[in-house]
Amino acid sequence: MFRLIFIFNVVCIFLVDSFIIVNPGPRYPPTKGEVWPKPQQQIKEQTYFKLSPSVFKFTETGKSCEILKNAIERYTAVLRSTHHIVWRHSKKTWKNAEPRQVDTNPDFLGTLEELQINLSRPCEAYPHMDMDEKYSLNVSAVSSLTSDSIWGILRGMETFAQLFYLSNGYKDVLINSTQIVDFPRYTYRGLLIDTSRHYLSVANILKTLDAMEMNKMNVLHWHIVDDQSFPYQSERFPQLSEQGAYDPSMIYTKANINKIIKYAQDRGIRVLPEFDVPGHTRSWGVAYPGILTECYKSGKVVGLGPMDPTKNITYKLIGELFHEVQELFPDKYFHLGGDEVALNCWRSNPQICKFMDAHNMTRTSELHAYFMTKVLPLLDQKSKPIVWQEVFFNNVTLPSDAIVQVWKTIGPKDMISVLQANHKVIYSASWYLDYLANGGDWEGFYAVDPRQLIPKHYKELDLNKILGGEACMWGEAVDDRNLISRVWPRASAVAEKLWSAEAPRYNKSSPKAVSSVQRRLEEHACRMNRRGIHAQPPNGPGFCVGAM
Ligand code: CP6
Repeated sequence: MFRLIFIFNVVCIFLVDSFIIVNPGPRYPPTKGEVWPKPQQQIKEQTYFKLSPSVFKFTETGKSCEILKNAIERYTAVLRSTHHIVWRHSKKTWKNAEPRQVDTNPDFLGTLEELQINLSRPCEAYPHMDMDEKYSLNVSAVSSLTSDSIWGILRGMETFAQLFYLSNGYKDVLINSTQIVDFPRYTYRGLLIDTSRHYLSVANILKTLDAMEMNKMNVLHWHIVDDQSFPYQSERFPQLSEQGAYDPSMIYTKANINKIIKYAQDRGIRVLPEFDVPGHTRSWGVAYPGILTECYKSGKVVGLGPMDPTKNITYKLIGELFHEVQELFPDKYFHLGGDEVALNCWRSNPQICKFMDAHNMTRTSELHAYFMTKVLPLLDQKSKPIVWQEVFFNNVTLPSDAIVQVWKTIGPKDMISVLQANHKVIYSASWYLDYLANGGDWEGFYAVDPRQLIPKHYKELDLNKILGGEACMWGEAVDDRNLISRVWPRASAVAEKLWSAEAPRYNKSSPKAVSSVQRRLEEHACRMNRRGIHAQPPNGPGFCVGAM
């Protein structure tokens, strides 16, 4: 069968290459100065300005704070480096290129030397679930960016940087007269990284945050530990990483974590820690085997499974560790995991069976519920829980402000169950970045909008309880070498669905609407590369000038 498919493929490739006339040049010429994710409301005029990179400045006409000052420094550098791209490129090709006289063009309105930044309210210190990210941007003779919130200002500065494009043989950096009013469709726009299956360097996590900022994503879901390694360095339980990390060098110290949190905060991104319990905890048991369940086969112990829900020390360790983690991470949410518990290991263990009998439990899912019910109160006052969907479906009574993350079923089914129980939900089932398909597989991600998935006749459901979604980059097949190019620009597709206005369901084979999205993503991927994020090519053959 596989051989047949292979032969079929070879024949197809041969047919395509030999008999179909291929036009030269890319099928996806990049757009120029189109923003990703697409703003909610935008008017773009034909008139344009030229950037003078060395003169240009951001001026603060409203409130200010350190986050704003840092953003000004960052985006000033971005605009200056655009100039370097032009310079580098023109040095190579300028002597042959015919410069067009832009200033005789009637649409040319002069140089752009300033963007006024008008923040009307004092900065908030840390981004949060209900943060206001709305902004208005006006590029004209006097250009201004206005928002009530520092988070809106950050989003608007990114938009402003993306409006620039290279023109006239890469000689000029131009920006069209533009009016934008913009705000997110969903409040929660996440990316999951997994630092247990492979260690990711701090530098690479910071780069990921740069990329998230470029895509207006606002939650880094940090699945920090799992079965394979325990890189979190605990002060209270240093043995966990001393014995459970892959290598003494492959850990995250308190200083590392603070650096990541601060870097994210400066970009309006929350860092959500996940310590997955009671499953996915094998690495905890290198130092503390006593908190894990011994799995039996034919009357003999064959290995260690999920945490042992019958022992007090399990809860004592969890409580103290979680307390430390909550002191370190300022976010108001804490992800408890709760997914994929090997219930058959619990079932195999005689002491656990005895415990279940004593507590009138017949099914191991009840034991999962018992465990989660005991762990939830271990969270500090400040923290609200997020759990994977199994916790909800195993009938745990969750606090009303708990959030359930749906990952198992593509489509609305599981979300509907969670909404009917009046819980908030985050959707990630369609956005597993570890599923790879040929070519532009971002188009599959782009066909999904969580609220749109719910059939119209479910009138009683409050769709605002679908807070957003998350692209998940599980770490089995990614390390520092391929993380960035595997995630980007594929996660950009998710980022746009979560930010931009609702659109008719994306259909790969409707060529007209589609090609503009492809061309916009082509530009965006190139833009990420110019800013040092090595995104892979999104579509078919193409090119990117000025990639770093
Ligand atoms: N690790 C953890 C994983 C996965 C989950 N939890 C996972 C399961 C199925 C797929 C991809 C990832 N690797 N801790 C499930 C949420 Cl297809």
